[in-house]
Formats: sequence, C-alpha cells, structure tokens
Amino acid sequence: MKLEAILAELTEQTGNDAERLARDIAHYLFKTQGRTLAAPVEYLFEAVAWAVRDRVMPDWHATWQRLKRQPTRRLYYLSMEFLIGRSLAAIAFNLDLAEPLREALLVLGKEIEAIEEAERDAGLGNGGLGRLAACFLESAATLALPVMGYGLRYEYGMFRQAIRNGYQVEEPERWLRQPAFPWELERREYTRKIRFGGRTHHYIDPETGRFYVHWDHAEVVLAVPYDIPVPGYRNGVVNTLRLWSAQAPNEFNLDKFNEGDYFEAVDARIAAENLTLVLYPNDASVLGKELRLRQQYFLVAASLQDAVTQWLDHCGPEWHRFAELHCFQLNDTHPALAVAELMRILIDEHHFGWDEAWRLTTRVTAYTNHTLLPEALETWPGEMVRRILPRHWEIIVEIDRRFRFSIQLRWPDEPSRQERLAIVSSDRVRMAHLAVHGSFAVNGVSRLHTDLLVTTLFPDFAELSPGKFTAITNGVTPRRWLALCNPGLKTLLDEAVGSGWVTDLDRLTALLPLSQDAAFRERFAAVKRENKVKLAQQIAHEGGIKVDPAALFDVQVKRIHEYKRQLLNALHVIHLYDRIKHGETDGWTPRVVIFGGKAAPGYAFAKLIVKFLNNVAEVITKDPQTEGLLQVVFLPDYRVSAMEKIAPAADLSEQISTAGAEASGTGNMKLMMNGAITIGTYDGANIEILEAVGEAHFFRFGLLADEVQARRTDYDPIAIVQQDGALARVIGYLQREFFNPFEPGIFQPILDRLFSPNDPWLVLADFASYRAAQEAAAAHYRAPARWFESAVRNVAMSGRFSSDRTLIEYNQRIWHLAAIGEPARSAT
Ligand code: B1H
Repeated sequence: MKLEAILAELTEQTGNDAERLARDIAHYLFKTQGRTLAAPVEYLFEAVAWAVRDRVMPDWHATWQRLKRQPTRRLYYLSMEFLIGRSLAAIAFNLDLAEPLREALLVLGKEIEAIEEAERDAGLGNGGLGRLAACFLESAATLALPVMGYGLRYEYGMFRQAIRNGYQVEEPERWLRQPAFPWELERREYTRKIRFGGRTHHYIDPETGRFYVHWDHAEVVLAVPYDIPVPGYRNGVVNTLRLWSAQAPNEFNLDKFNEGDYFEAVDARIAAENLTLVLYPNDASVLGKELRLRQQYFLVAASLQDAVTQWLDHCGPEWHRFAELHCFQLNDTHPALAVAELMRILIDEHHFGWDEAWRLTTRVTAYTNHTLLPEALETWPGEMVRRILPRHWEIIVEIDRRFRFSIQLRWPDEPSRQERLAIVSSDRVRMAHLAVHGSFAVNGVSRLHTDLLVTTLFPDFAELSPGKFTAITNGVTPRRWLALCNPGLKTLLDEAVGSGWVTDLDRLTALLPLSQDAAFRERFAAVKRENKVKLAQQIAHEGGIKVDPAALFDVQVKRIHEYKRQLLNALHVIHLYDRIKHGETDGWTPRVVIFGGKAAPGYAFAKLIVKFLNNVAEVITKDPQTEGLLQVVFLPDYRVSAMEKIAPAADLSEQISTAGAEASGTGNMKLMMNGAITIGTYDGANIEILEAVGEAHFFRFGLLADEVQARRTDYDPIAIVQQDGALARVIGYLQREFFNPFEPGIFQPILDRLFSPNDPWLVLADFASYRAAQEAAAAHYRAPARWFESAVRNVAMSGRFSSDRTLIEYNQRIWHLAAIGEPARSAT
C-alpha cells in the first residue's frame, strides 16, 4: 500500500518541514482515520488540518502561559458573530507553513488548492459586522495585543443559499459536520453554569444589616467552551477565540425518566441545547425573538463569568485592579446585557455597593455602534426581560432610575430630555441607551457614521458626555484579503516595494510612482487578467455561464438589502440592455455584471430582489444580441471564501447605498485593496476611500447624506421618470413584465416601491447621476493606461484600510493594551 510505504519511509528520516508535515498527514490519514490517499478530499483536509494544528499548539500554549504568569491588561471582544470563513490557508500562511505544506502534499501526490477548497466556511456571522470581528482578532494577534474573542458556537451557521427558478432557497448549513471542525478544542474543564428565569428574593442579613438579593432561578444551561486558535503573522503569538456551546446540565431529566416519561426527559435537554443551535440570519434588522435574548444573555453571562473566574483564580480578590486589567468591547448592542450582568456579579456575588459597582462597570465597558437603521436598534419588551432575566430587569430599572434622576438635575426645565435619553421607556429596554450609558467609550465605524451618530442618534448623550464618542474607521486584514487571496498581486507587490507591506500596509504608497510606469501597469493588468480568468472558470464550473475575462468585471457582492440598492444597479443593467436592443453600442465597453448576496429569510422584499436579479441575469444572458457586450451573473451562496476569489478579479466595486445608510462597509475596502475602482455614493467609508485615492480615481455619484434627508420630504419619483427618457424606457421593461412573462405580477411590489414617494432609499433620485458615473467608468476602462493607473493607485492608497491601523486606533483611544512580545514585522 502506497501510504504505508510513504509512512514507513518518512518515519526513518527526521526530514525537513515538508517531510515532517507529509509524515504527520500520512500518520493521521492512516493511523487515526483508518483511510488511505484515496479517501474523500474532506478527510484529506481533516488530516492536513490536524498536522497544521499540531504546529500551532506550542505557541498557543506559550501565549496562554505568558498571560497567566503576569497579570496583563486584556481586551475581551464580545460578539454574537465571528465570520471566520476558512482557516487552513490563513493559519498555514501566518505560521509560514504555506510552502512546506505545498511540498508535503506533492510528496503525497496531492495539490494543496484542492484540499483548501474542501474546507467548509465557518459561517458564524451574517456579513460585515461578523467578518469585522474575525479581521480584528487576526490583526490583534499580529500586533501581539492580548485580545480574546468570546462568541457562540452555533451548530448551524449562516444558511447555504441555493437559487431555484431564480428564487432564493435556504438550506441549513451544519458546518461542524462532515467531517468535524478541526480547529476547535473542547475545554470542558471551563464549563460555566448559566441561569434563566425564576424570581428574586430581597432580604436583609439580620447580623450584618446588609442588603442581599437571591436569584431563585428556574433553569440552568451549561456553557461549554470551544477554543479556536488565532495565530498572529509569524510572531509566535496565538490568541484565542472562545465559543460557547449550550448543553443541558444532565444527560436528561432522571426523575422524568424514572416516571416513565422518556420523551419529556429528552425534550428538556433539546430545549437547553437549542440555545446555540442556529445563528439568526438577519443583517441590520432585529426580530425581538425570545430565543435571541436568551442567546445574548448566554454569551454575556458565560464570558463574564469566565473572565471574572480566571481573574479571581490568578489574582485573588484584588478588585481594585480589575478595571485596570480588563476591558470589554461590545460588538454592537447584541452583548449589551454585559452592563447589567457585570453589575449583578459585583453587587450580588461580590457585595459591592451600587456606586462602586457602577464605577467599575463603566470603566471596563466600551461599545461599538454599527448602524443607524431604526429596524436594527434593539429594544426588548419589559415582559420578556422580567420573565427570562428577573434580576437583570431590576438592575436595569435601577440604572434607568438613577440616570433619569441625573438628567433631571442637568436639565431641570426640559422634561422631554428624560424620555429621550431613558433606558427603559414604554416598558421596553433600549439596548443602545444601556450600552452608551454603561460605557466609557462609544465608537462609530467610519467618520460620517460617527458624525451622524452624534448628531442624529445620540445627540443628548453626546451633549451629556462629549468626550465619549469617537470615530474609528473599519479595516480588513491584509493577510487574508491581499497576501493570501491574491498571490499574483502579492508577488508583484513584494518585488515592487518589498514584503514589509504585509504588516505595514502604508508601505504600499511606494507604488504611487509606479502607477505612472507603463511596464508596471502592464504587469499589474496581467495579474488582474489572470485572476479574472480564474473567476471566469469558477463561474463556468458552477453556473455553466461562460463570461469574457476581457470585459469589465462590475461587482456588487454584499447582503441583499434595500438600502444597499442592488435595484439601482439592476436598473442600470436594464438600461445597458435597452441600449443594446436599440443598437446604441458605439464605443461600447463589454461588461460582466456580477451580483452575489443573501437575503434574510424573513425579509420578503429582499428575497424578491434576489428573484429579480436572477431573472434579469437570465433573460439578458440568453439574449443572443448581448453576446460579447453584456453578461449578468448572480453567484449563489456568496460567503467569505467566495469573496476571496471575487475581490482579486474585480474591476469595478459597486458601493451604492443611499448616503447616510451604510455605516462603513468593508467589502469596499477588500475590493479597493485588490485594485478595483469604486463607483460609489458619498457614504460610510467610501468617503475615506475617495479621499485616499482622489476624485479622479473614484466614480462618485448621488445625493449627499444631508441632501437625502432633505429630499425625502419632496421626493417625486413619477416626475423623475417623466423627465428622464432613459429611465422611462427602463421602467417600461418592468411595466411590460419583460423579465417575468411566466409569473405575471410578481415584480409589481418592486415597481410600487420605486414609484413610492415614501421610498426611503430614493432609488430613482440617484439614477441619472449613477448612469453618468457608469458611463465615466466605462470610458475609463476603454483607456487601459488610465484605468490601471487608477487601479494601481487604489492598491497604493489602501493602507489606511488595514485592520492593523484600526486596532492601533482602538488601542490608543480605548483599550490601552501593552503588546505581549514583539508585534509582527516582516522583512523588507
Ligand atoms: C452592520 C449590523 C447588524 N451594522 C444586526 N449592523 C444584526 C445588525 O443579527 N443582527 O441582529 C446583525 C448585523 N451589521 C454592518 O457592520 C454595517 O451595515 C456595515 O456598514 C459595517 O461595515 C459593518 C461593520 O462595521
């Protein structure tokens, strides 16, 4: 048997890195899995992952030990989402194992790419917010900052999206199976008990005269941690992402079992374990479901208990140092119950007085806001909080009471202030107010977003504590989003500016002069072209459509949401189609328009947009007249690993949200970093991208945020269509039901929305200026020298959008962590 022979031979030699890796992979395959090289690729992947994981362990252990030995100030990143994606290539890259691994697999007669492709995405998040958390952890480890992630280990992550007859179909994604997720380590020894429900008893100890509260809970669920390593870039630091899994306290209820009620006994167990069964697939909107509140508390309670217990174990009850050594960053309001839970721990379990507990809590909590959309602002019904978290309800009410009192003192003549700022109002808990009031720092995720936060969402809070608010623009990790996903560009950049950019992305500014260098631009264009060929192959392989790699690749990939305006893009596509139909193709720029994204399963209109995009794509692509001119593709199941192939191949990056609606965006940064030019509104981080590259290298269009506000009052879509012949023709296709002849009427809601004076996203208001910007982009593309000058310039100026820069800002302004060991610095 071949594998046995390889194993025997390799055991004889000590060997180099590659040979030792090959030996370990063979060992796991044959001796642990009982398989051979003919095993399905999933199992090969598993054996490879184990071999790589082995090599993480020593540094992981050492990092733990280092943190344990000396009390170091640490940051705990609390997030309901960590959108990790795949790990094999990323971990191997950071450990500098990519080359030995490739060689090892060659020894075994396999190709690393095929094995990497077999890894399933860990889709434990919805979109930008969850992916940001994953980028932050990677950057923190690379900067050697003691940051630990706390999240939930959902059995089902983000659903898999299939498209049937143009419709989105959601399929459950049991990412932990087939085979097991190889990167996690169960840490049963750190299991925590989480309580729910019941009632509270207040009493006074007759001896000490002290006031006590006892929470007589109704339920206990165990939180079992699973740790995932987060290695920094070649610096020996391995941080931890700890994900909690819910487990029933007993295998099942023995009493019930003995009473003969087997099924009820098992039921209780299922109910407890349902807690972490599934990720809520809503991006930028909240449902107010009870299970979601339970998930949030479960995350918060397990994580705080974990941090406090570790602290007490290592440091004893030196509470005066707790605030100095801990900081909890709330990733949006989803973990905002941390404020109440920490108060409960301090007061009920450690006998703090209220004021002291509050001082401590507000010294360690910081909050990041990610959205201004009203539908995403969480408020929980009082009834639900009282029932599930009776003690927290009391604490929140008391926080609110004291806060209201202080507002009254500050603004005695303005009773309306109290209601506006209140934490509990109309028997609902406003989680954003709890988070702001309970935090010492609040940040928005781009400059514009923070300005709007201060002026529109939290003006009273900003008046109350102006120093609390700060803008920290998002970023993405250049390891995954440039070095790893775009090896062709990496090689070119290494040659041009040295490899130091991998950990110091600002060094890419050294490319600026090369944007004027025709020979360099041609090499850059060749890399882009190669990436486009690869994506084209992938598209052909998956969807059967052949797209032309010479065409302009025009990309809009992100969650499907009205405010992101995929519809505006679709209208422009129909306009292009209409021009083809009328023979208006002089000086045409061939285009491939690529859409990708998931709609929340409960968001009917977004699902209708998916159907619309798919129908438009199908009709246009099948029309022989569009050949060589226009192709439209909807890529199903957009996810992290899909973006890793799309970003390197994109020419034009569609960032076309209604101004003021997109808090930051991060896809815009990934695409820029890979040399796409943005067509975008003056929104979120687009503004900062535009400032970085300059007006001439960005296709800007549309109303500004304040103009949007003003326009909403006098928006007249009918008049807009009447005055714009091109737009009227586009609308005509919809009215004639051109894209849905077999399903009459299905797109009527889209027409209604476009024509509604109440369309909050003003789709038609920006059509004309969008079309002009698209024309400018097309003309630009026809002049390759100009196009690639801009493209190179985008890469050169993307340094600001590294999440390393973002974390340095968090650390300087909020966290104040000292690096453990040396931050990564790659050789120049
Ligand atoms: C963002 C969310 C979000 N903002 C609620 N808000 C969720 C809200 O499950 N939920 O209930 C899930 C996600 N996500 C995004 O955050 C913004 O829209 C982007 O503009 C931003 O780039 C990203 C990261 O800051």
